[in-house]
Amino acid sequence: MSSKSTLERVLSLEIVRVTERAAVAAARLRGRGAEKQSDQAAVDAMRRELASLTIDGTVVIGEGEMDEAPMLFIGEKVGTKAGPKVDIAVDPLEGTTLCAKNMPGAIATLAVAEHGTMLHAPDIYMDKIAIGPGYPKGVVDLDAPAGENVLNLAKAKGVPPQAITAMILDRPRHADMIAAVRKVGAAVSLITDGDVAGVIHTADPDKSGIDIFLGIGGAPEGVLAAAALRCIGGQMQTRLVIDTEEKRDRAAKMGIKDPRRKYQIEDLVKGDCLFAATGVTDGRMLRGVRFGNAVIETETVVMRSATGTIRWIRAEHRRLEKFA
Ligand code: VTB
Repeated sequence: MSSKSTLERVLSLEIVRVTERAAVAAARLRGRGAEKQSDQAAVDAMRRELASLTIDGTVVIGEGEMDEAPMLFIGEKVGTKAGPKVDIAVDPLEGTTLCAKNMPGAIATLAVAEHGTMLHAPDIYMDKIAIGPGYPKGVVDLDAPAGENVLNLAKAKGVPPQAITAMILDRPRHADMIAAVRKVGAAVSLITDGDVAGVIHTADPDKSGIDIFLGIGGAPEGVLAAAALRCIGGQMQTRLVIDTEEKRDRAAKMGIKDPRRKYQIEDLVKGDCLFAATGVTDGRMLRGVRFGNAVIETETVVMRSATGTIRWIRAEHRRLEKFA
């Protein structure tokens, strides 16, 4: 059996359970102002579920580097070791602040790729640009000014720049970029956190209202988002923000030789991959966890690059002890 079909047979739906459990664990602590606890709850739940997956997995994007000894550290082996050799990227609670404040957009997320095909990115910043499918290659470029990218995108879409919306993290570091996008007439949709979903929004502008994602967020989130975009189609370019010797050393330890390298989407996730995300709080992309009397409801999206299939899975869980 080829590794592709192995990935599909073993995993495409199995990974949904993993993000569901993490989301439910985090959601129990929504709105408690407890960032660390909700993150830890999601990590514990995800780690428990990963242990029973029929994979020989290695965490390449995780909760931290090995010497910090967190759970799901980079390099940690997960799964039963009986199945295919895979790379795993996890963000058990993407948007800890969103969860702590019960604001829209917190998700539990995971990506799986054929072994050796995912970028080992340190937990530093990454400059990103992403658009959805259907555009000629190279219509936007990480190294072009933001205004120019928006104008080129509008032209390719056949609309005036006023009809374009860029999603950008609301941070002081993006002040010039936000001004540049507005200057050419486009709208900016600001988010406080959650740029994995931010990039994914670009894949379906009719539904999300977002045409392009721009700006600097976390590198781990960049790799996860790239896995999703590989499944849906779309373009993404990134560059690690390596501005100190310490970061250069950390990156080098993870095998990054050229700190200025511009990564195309395939450089972030090369092989066949799967991506799953479950809503923790309600968001544009996914509904958050609902706790009923005897039922817990979750909503998950799961995608696979080899086929481009995207499944939306709304689950009603009745055996609640599994979340204990
Ligand atoms: C972004 C955001 C994430 O980290 O990647 C951000 O999308 C980057 O870090 O949800 P700063 O907060 O320092 O800008 C998160 O907020 C996750 O922590």
